[in-house]
Amino acid sequence: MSGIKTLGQFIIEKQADFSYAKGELSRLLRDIGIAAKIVNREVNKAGLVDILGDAGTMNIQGEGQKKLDIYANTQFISALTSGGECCIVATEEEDDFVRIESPVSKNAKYIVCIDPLDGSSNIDVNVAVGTIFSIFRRKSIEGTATLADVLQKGTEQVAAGYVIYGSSTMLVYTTGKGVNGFTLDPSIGEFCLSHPDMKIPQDGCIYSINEGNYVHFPEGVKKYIKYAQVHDAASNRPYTSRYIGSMVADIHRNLIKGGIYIYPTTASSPNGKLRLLYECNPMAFIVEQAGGRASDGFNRILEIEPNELHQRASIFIGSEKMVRMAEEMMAAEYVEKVVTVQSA
Ligand code: P6P
Repeated sequence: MSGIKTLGQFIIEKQADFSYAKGELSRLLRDIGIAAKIVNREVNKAGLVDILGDAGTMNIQGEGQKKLDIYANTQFISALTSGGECCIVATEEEDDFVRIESPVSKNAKYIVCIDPLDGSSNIDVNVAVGTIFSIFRRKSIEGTATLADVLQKGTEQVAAGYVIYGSSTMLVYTTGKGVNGFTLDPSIGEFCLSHPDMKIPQDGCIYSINEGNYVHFPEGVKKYIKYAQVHDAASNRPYTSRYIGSMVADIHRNLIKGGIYIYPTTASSPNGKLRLLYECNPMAFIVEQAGGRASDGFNRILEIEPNELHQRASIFIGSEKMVRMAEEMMAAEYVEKVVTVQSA
């Protein structure tokens, strides 16, 4: 084991960074890691057992749930329940938040918002999928935690992370002191530190967006796409378009290579498609901690005030220079609109 640092060892080593925690957050992160290994086992053999395909149910988003969606949701809630450090789980797969009732979690301090299996439409075609999680401390100090403890701004997160079930399985997380990546070594069943202190390149040449929605995009997004496609060797354009329909996989690639992922408003998603609490906030916290930028095109994702559990947001996230360029084009569109209205 010389030279190998497992997730558990790393968490304990860094525990001293949490001035207030007496091990609870460390144990919570351990619980999430355990559930991720169990989900990984099923994702990896999805084609061999009866766990592919639709579950025949819909989630509150109106999306058909896959069997693995429900399996992953169950595993994470079970691990968080037995771990005893979490009092509420807000998950994409449940209409309302789940209050964790167990003797050990009566005084639990933490709230977990989670997308148990993001990109699940890719499972049946063997494309990388992911888990995304966000951790808050409850704000209320007595009685049972409530929705107010869940609807906190992204700046209040104490930790956030994702698991990518791809060519290898990785867990990437931050507690606000940088980003570290761990690769699952199946031979020992442990996540091992493989990507210490991850930093996203300040600029990049990859843009990730579903261009099939082009006609419905805001003008600023259309301008950015055209900007990305112009031939200009000095600024390494045209950029490369890479979009696989799995946010975790697209953002993970861009985190390593540099790039921008955009999911703006569209005709079918007038408020954006991705959910603030368990997709945009955690990914924004991670990317900012890695030196990148995340906004809704105008405002910092982490400053958006949540009003409801499954609130959606537009998201522009990735290399700082690329996100700033896209924001400038969004702002220009906004100014043009204001001028047009004033001159009308
Ligand atoms: P579209 C998966 O459903 C997801 O939430 C993200 O992982 C992904 O980037 C996006 O939606 C894909 O959405 O509309 O392009 O198929």
